[in-house]
Amino acid sequence: MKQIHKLPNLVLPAITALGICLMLPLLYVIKFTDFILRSLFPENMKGKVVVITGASSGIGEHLAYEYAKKGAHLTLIARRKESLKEVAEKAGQLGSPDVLVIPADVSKVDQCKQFIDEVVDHFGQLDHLVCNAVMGILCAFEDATNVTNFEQVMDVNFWGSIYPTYFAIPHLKRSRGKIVVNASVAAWMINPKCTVYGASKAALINFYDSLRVELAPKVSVTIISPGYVESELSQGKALTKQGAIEVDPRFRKMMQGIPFESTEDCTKAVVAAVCRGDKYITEPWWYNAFYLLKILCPEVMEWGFRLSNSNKPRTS
Ligand SMILES: [C]C(=O)[N][C]1[C]([O])[C]([O])[C]([C][O])O[C]1O1[C]([C]OP(=O)([O-])OP([O])(=O)O[C][C]2O[C](N3[C]=NC4=C3N=[C]N=C4[N])[C](OP([O])([O])=O)[C]2[O])[C]([O])[C]([O])[C]1[N+]1=[C][C]=[C]C(C([N])=O)=[C]1
Ligand SMILES: *[C@@H]1O[C@H](CO)[C@@H](O)[C@H](O)[C@H]1NC(C)=O
Repeated sequence: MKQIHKLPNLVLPAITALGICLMLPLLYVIKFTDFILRSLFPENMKGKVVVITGASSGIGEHLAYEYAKKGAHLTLIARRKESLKEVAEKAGQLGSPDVLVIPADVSKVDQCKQFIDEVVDHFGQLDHLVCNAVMGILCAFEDATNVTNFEQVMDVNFWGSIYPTYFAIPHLKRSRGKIVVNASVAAWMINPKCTVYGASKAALINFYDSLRVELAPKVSVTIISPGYVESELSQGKALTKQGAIEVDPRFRKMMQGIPFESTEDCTKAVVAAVCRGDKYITEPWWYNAFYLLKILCPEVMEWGFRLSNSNKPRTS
């Protein structure tokens, strides 16, 4: 009987498998009904206040346009003030009644506290916080000249979402608002040359899945997982092995044949999902097929990536 502690290894998986088979049909009926109801009564964004980090380009920029079309007040955060101003002007033309531009670095905790305070001072409320600022990587882990180069990726992608979220929570609870976080399919995909990037995104998903439970039912959380979408990032803007941010044109060459979704299509789907109150959205949707592959036959995915990785040029 010394082996009794091993019994759960046999019993628990069997009970779980049986339970899943019994529950699945009912669960899907409930999920489907819930989806229809939420689609019929999406959140009306007129007069709501939305903060978007990383709004100076790519998905963040186009999210601003999409929210503007729905009549939301906007606050745009990124480091490049001039680009933010251009986005703000266009958002105003598209229908946003008031756009606030705050240049800030989301990896600095004081600046995050400051911009959330500024938003609430200016608008009196905060309804959606969209954490979208990002730093990519295109460098094999062992090639980095200094391992501390990777800290800035965690600082922007992970802490740069956590800090503004912390300061926004009291205001979001008051408005029964939403947190939208830009993760990535990289969170579960195998990511050669993007190891720390993928890890930062996996950390975000785990963090926000847990936070959703802590804040329910007052604040809801939507996790976005974009696949390849047109942006500066998908043009190859990334951290090099020397720790600088540069655009590597070879990235796009390497990706020849992969369909990149347009930023407009992606952000339209995202804002619709957020207003509906979805918990997750993967865009473009066909990436879910890879998720099945990862869960059911991870070896196949690994072989595929080993093949393609061995053909790739070394990145600088
Ligand atoms: C919905 C949403 O949002 N989405 C998104 C998309 O769009 C993208 O793409 C992605 C990427 O990754 O994401 C999501 O995403 C995000 C964003 O990105 P993008 O857009 O791509 O990128 P770009 O263009 O590059 O942009 C960026 C931004 O950010 C910012 N920043 C940086 N850093 C910083 C900032 N801010 C603040 N602070 C700091 N530090 C910039 O600006 P500046 O001016 O600052 O420089 C800009 O704006 C993210 O999250 C990512 O991750 C995602 N994704 C995913 C996947 C895929 C993808 C693609 N694209 O493909 C993406
Ligand atoms: C790596 O970078 C950090 C800070 O950027 C520096 O303090 C450290 O001395 C560097 N280490 C090596 C081995 O170059």
